Amino acid sequence: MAISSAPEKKKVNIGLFLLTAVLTTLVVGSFAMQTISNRPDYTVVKKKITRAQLEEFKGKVKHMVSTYTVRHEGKLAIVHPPADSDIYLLGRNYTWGNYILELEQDQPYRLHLTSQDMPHALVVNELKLMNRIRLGQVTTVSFSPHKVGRFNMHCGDFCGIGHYDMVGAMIVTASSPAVVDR
Ligand SMILES: [Cu+2]
Repeated sequence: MAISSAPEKKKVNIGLFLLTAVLTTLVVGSFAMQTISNRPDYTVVKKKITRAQLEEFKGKVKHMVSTYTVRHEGKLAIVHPPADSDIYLLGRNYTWGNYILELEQDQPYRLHLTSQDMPHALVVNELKLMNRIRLGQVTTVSFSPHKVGRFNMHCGDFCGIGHYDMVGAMIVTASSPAVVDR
């Protein structure tokens, strides 16, 4: 009896070890998220919002998408809002919405972020966007995308089973395409 229970105990210990390792990774990871700063020229303002204001936020997303859709990529609308405008992203399990923001390089934007359900975080590594997103709070990032390209938007806060599929995209174009036309 004593002999057969020994390996079982070992198994439990390995399980505990793995659990500890996973939890440590999560804790250290979220700590790192908090301490990684944006580019120094990005400013971040956080504001509490009510349920009603969340509904208003959804309306602003809808309005932005219907006003500034310039083309489609399959079912995704490519939304190209004017430079120096307010742009919106609503994070929810497990999507950033059915559109891709197309921005212009070195132009200023006010990016408003909020959540519909639980904590998420917007991470666009190439643009140094790393911002926590909370239910009941709007995070506004004033920034100018400095790099041209197409970048993945990841969720930086583990939000459940679909967390790793919560991937969107952001496109940054050269700021004066008209010059290329000539
Ligand atoms: Cu998420």
